[in-house]
Amino acid sequence: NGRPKTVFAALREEIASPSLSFLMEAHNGLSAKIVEEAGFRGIWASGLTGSASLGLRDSNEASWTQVLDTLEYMADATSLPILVDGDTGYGNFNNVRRLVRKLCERGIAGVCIEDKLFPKTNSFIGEAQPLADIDEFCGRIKAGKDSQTDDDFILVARVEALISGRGMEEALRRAEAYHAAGADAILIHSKKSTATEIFEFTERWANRSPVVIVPTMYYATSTDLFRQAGISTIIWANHLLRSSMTAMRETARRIFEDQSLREVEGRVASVRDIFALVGNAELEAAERRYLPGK
Ligand code: SPV
Ligand code: MG
Repeated sequence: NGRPKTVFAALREEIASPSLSFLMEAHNGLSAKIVEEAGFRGIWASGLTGSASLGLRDSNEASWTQVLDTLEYMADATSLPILVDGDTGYGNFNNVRRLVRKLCERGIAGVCIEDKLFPKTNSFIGEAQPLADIDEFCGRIKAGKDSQTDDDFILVARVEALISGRGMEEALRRAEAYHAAGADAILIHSKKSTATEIFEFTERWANRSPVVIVPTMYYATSTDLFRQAGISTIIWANHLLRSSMTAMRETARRIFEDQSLREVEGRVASVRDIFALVGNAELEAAERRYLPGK
């Protein structure tokens, strides 16, 4: 119909297409722009890094409307589709309904919800985190899907059974139930240092629905093996925040020790680079058009 593809259709294409896709983490407008500049086709709005960038823990310390406010800056800053880490959905089915409606209003293309309980904690903390009841979580999935106001909105259901030590059978049982409840994709999460349990899952799941993975802990596995396993989407979940921490520490230490900027200038992005990234050229053009005497 000649209209530009919506962000919803764009994310659906990434997740549903048989070829391997990649989502890169961002946590604010600036990092969203950097993801787009690098050439990625979609953004993961991580709960961990969004929280950390506010100085908070990944334990639902930021309210869901504060998350929504950050997402609005990210959506404004980029044309890429955003899959937001919706944690547990911030409550029960009713909280998921309102969350999904608001995400659709703000042009956020999809949400991932995990089968744990509010307030959640990060998957890499502790052992045997309590999981949600399967039927109750299926209610959250159905409520989310029934509340989307764009047909292409994506709901990813995240299975935490392997993370919480409940085993492969439980993971498969849950994936099956969430698929039947209407999830558009299954995120199977693992905290092992190798991808063995991921590959066992994908083999037995046999692509009944698209599979999303987060290889933060099994980072050394070759991407070709994920491709061969038929995985739909890889999330690089936290690496812009982590790299910025390294860079900021180095710069802060240097300036603190030197009491001078001499060593640092030239190693950090220039002020002009900031202007370029946030689009000052567009504002100058607009001033020539709208401001008298420009
Ligand atoms: C996140 O990025 O917030 C995630 C992925 O949910 S993980 O930190 O692995 O739980
Ligand atoms: Mg998270």
